[in-house]
Amino acid sequence: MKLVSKAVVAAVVVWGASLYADDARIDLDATNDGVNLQTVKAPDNGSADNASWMDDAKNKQYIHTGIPATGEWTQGSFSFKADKDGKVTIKLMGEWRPKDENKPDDLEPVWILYDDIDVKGAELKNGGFDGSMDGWDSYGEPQYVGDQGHQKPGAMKVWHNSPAVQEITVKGGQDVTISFWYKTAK
Ligand SMILES: [Ca+2]
Repeated sequence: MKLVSKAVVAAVVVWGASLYADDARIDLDATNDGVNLQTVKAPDNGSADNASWMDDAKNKQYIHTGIPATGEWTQGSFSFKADKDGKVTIKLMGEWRPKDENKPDDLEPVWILYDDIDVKGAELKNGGFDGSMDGWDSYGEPQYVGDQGHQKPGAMKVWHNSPAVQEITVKGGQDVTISFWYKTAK
């Protein structure tokens, strides 16, 4: 498990726009390579938007999603397209809500469990979290859950400030579809 600096986690708190819903959230970050990302198909019943909190250039290089979650395993998917070859970081996340409206910095995690992540149009490693989270990096305190899963044991428990991330290589102009199973987690 690779740890990224606390500064990154703090920045994530500022970036996100939470509606305090039990939403799964998968973000796509291509700002390192300056690759512009366009949503081809948003998640069913959910949203996929560029990052309005970033500047005009980076806004187009980042997509955030929101997908309503329940306590039952559900499959979701969305598609995007890059304008040139490059690297895109997939971030498996959830949201948060304030513990107390008067203390907005005191966050309560909305934990989401993910399993069986599949990517069409690019290569992803260990999308089923089989036996470990090999292939995935993380920051904050995500949890590898060895005794739960969609079909086979092994899943990843994350929230907004504790995501699991993996970089994929995409081809410009090619549709990439990410499908995944998710549910709320305690
Ligand atoms: Ca699994």
